Amino acid sequence: MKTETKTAYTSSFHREVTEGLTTFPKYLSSKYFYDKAGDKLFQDIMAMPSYYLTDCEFEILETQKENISQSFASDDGFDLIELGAGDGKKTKILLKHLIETECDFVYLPIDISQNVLDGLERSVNDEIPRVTIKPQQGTYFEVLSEVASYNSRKKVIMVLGSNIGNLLHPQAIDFLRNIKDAMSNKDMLFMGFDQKKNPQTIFDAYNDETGITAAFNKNILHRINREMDADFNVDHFKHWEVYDPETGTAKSFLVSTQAQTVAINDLDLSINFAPWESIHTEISQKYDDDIVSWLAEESGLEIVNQFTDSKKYYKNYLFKK
Ligand code: AVI
Repeated sequence: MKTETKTAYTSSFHREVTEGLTTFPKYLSSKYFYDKAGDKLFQDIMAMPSYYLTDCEFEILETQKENISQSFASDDGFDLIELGAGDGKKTKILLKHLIETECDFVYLPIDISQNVLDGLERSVNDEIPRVTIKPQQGTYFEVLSEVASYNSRKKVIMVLGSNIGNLLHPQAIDFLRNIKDAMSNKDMLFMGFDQKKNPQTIFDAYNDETGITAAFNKNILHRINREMDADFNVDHFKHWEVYDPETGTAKSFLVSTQAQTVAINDLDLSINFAPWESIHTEISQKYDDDIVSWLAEESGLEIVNQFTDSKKYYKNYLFKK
């Protein structure tokens, strides 16, 4: 019985940790960075000047809210559906503008975490009380297809923060195809894509001297310790970042600084690390118009407009089906 309960995976996190740490080269998925501590560290990252993505998208929304909102508008109003809204700081720029210009819309943020949605609802109600907000708890595509099934009004689906960059191209195409499948011909997708730029700028965004990104990366080991009764000594791992300007891929690793063995008791696993062996933890893909056009074509979408910041570091593209 003991073995059965220990080896029966209690979650996809348990299964993926087993798979990723018992193969070569080792890997873990960045989707598991985001527990309570990881969410807080990501907020800290977004406030770092070197993490330019946030400021650039902020600038785009602030300076081009007029044009952006005009492309969302429709005679019988629209639903603004946001996938992964977080604290909604950037979204509120658009929400304020839509309210000020008397646009008819309902805001539907989708998130897996009820906690995140509750916080967002409170702050939107406090700051922009005229917004009709209907938080939707669940996975993106379950909620998207549900919303699509009961509402025929125009949908504007919004994904900010270059979140797509954490997916490999085939996964990104799947993600976009799933969105496309939930769209009707009048719907639009508004999505952020961080652009290729000076490699040093990109490298600095993921390798800050204050160590916040390192702590964010290492949080996945703390999480395994906390949730799977493991004994990773995180001081024996080094955050390592590389950026390949040819592919536009920034990659994060945790590198074992010595030979060590880690016990993950809930998985009945003992993991050996050779000195300087790596765990690949995250990709943060950077794009250009050609790559985004190719992704769009592969997923059955068409780019209808794009918005960029003054440094051309970042772009928000508007797609239709
Ligand atoms: C959420 N995602 C788009 C961030 C990024 O830029 O890849 C996560 C992150 N990783 C390190 N810093 C920020």
